[in-house]
Order: sequence, then structure tokens, then C-alpha cells
Amino acid sequence: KPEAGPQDSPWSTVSQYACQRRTTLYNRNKILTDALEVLAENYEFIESKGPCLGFKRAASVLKSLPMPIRSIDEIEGLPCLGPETMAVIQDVFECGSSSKVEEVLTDERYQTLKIFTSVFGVGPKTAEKWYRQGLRSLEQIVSDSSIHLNRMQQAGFQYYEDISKPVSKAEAEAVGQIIEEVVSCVNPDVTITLTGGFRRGKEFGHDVDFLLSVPGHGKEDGLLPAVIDQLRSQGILLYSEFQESTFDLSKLPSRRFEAMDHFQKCFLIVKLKKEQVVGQQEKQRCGRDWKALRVDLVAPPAERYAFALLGWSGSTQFERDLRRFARLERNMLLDNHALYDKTTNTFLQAKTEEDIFTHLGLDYIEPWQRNA
Ligand code: DCP
Ligand code: MG
Repeated sequence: KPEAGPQDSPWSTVSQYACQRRTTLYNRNKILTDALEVLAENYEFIESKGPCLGFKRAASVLKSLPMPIRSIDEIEGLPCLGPETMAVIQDVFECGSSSKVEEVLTDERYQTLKIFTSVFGVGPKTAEKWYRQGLRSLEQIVSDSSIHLNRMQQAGFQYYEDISKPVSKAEAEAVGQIIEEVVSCVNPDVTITLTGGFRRGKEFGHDVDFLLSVPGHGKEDGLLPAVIDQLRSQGILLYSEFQESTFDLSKLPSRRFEAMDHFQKCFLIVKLKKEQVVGQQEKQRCGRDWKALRVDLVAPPAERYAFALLGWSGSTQFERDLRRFARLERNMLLDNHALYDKTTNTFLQAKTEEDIFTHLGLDYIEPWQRNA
């Protein structure tokens, strides 16, 4: 049963955990959730974690509702809506917008950090540092010789025009075919699965995420470096950062959500020929016949595939709540690698995502219902 709010409210079955809600891409409360997410992002920029999570959770609850909220009374009994959230919602209903949100949207610092963090390889910390140095535009950063850019950031600026544009589903599918061919050249036993936002049914994304599944213990060793070499030899690799596996089978799941997982993975920028995308025959204005695209590949060990798939399918809010639910409601630790039962001190095995939901005593939620 959902861990839910007051019994006398129409929302008494709405859980505080995203993993006990079904959230499709059809968001009937977008006006409210957009407002709350601006505030969450602003708190993220000033590294104020508590309020940031509070607004993200509130937005996530509203995304799961089967109807638009029309007045403040209608949200009575919903979980995760604190006084600050209520004030924002009230403002939107009374004035058509929230003054707090308008203030953030016109704030120079918010606007600048938003632009800086839109560059591949630039997080809130770096963006903040540049802002404190008085920098306000991407042009200023590339022309300032005193600024050191790491390799990832250099690529981020070099291909900014392309990779700052959304990736369409057709482009994701086209890049999937390329990766599939390249991977089967390297090892015909390997299959690839689209994860991330596109697995949840999104029409657009900021990158394309794939999980490589390799049958057999330890057979994933050396796979991604070989794939990268193959992409390079085909002339479609623009950038790659490879991360060797640091995965330890005996380690307990991490308590920190933000920690990156330890699987063998790579962050790539690849060239996608326009003719490879259905419905995009025309050349770009600049005369190029290709677009740079961000691609992530992850190659987990076969026995951890289900955990990796669940972890990489998102949404981020859904993942956060799965882990929080496991810890607080089941005394278990979950991350992208494993599920550990602290009561019996055992690792719980899983072949499929369904197995993991079953271990957690949760109803199965389809990927397209995980858009929390
Ligand atoms: N993820 C994770 N650990 C993190 C961050 C994210 O396991 N610290 C997971 C959840 C994401 C998935 O990885 O859904 C893919 O990450 P993306 O940033 O690509 O997110 P999406 O694919 O969901 O969104 P987008 O459409 O913007 O690419
Ligand atoms: Mg993605």
C-alpha cells in the first residue's frame, strides 16, 4: 500500500514516493511545475540542497496528477507540498505568475549560470567561479586566455551550437543504429538498449544513453575502448572520455545518490550524418551534412544489468525516490549496481527490473510511467 497522506482527502492514495506513483509525459500541471522547477534550479545554482529537493519533490507530485489543479483548495492533502510551494501556487492562481519565480528569471546570476551550465562539462561549481570572476557570456569565456578549460569543456564549446540543441527521437534512433553496427563489429554477442529519457518515451533529450549488455561473466572487459576505436576509425568520433570500471562486487550500495556509478562507461560526441536521419535530407545552413550529438555508453557486468538498466532509465527524481523508499521503508540499500537487504545482510539478485520492484515490494512501474 502507498505510504500516503490523510485518509479524508481525495489525494489519500498519492504517495510521497515517486516510485509509488505513475507519471507519464502528459503533465496537466505544467504551469505550476515549470514555476517550481525554476526555483529548484536556482537553489541548485546556489548549492542549497534542501530547498532545491523540496521544490523538485513538489513539482514531481503535481506531475503525477490525473487532472489540472485549478485552485489552492484542490491540493489539500497532497504530500510534499510545503508552505513555500503553497505560496508559489497561490501566487500563480491569484496573479497568473509567481513574483518569486519572475524575480529569479530576470536575475542576472540565474541567467548567467543557466547559460554556463548549458555547456558540456560545466557544472554549477565552475559556472559559479566564472560568474564571480565577472564573466557573463560564453564569448567572454572563450576569448579569456586566463581561463583554463579541460578537455571536456573544450569539446563542449567547440560543438556548442549542435549539442545545445535538443536531440530528436529520430536522431536517437539513427545514432542507435550506428552504435549497434559498431558494437556488433567489435563483439556480435553484445546487444544495446536505449535508456535515459528516450526509454521513458520522451520526444527530445539532451543526449542519447545506451546500455550495452554482454552475456558472460567479465566479458565486458575492454569492450568500450574497442567500440571507441571502431568509431574513430569510421571517422565519426568527435570526442570521447572513457572511464574504466571501478566496480567492486562486494561493495555495499552507495548512500549518496549524486555519486556516479562505477561501471565501465564513456561520454562521447559523435557525428550524425543528416541523411542517416529519416526526414532530415536537407543540409544545414552552414553547409555541413552532419550534426554533433552527445552519446553515453555504459557496459555493466552481465549479473548487474537489471540494476544498471533501472538506474539509467531515470527520471532522476524517480531514481532518488526508489533509493529513498528502499532505505526508509524497507531497510535496504539500492543504487545502480545492487540491492542490499540490511535486515538479512544479503545482496538480492535480479535478472529483470521487475525482480527489483518485487524485492522492494513495489508494483511494477513501466518506463513511460517513470517521468517523475
Ligand atoms: N542518473 C544516474 N545517476 C545520476 C544522474 C542520472 O543514475 N547521478 C540516471 C538517471 C537519468 C539517466 O541516468 O535518467 C540518464 O541521464 P541523463 O542526464 O541523460 O537524463 P535523461 O536521459 O533522463 O534526460 P535527457 O533527456 O535530458 O537526456
Ligand atoms: Mg539522456
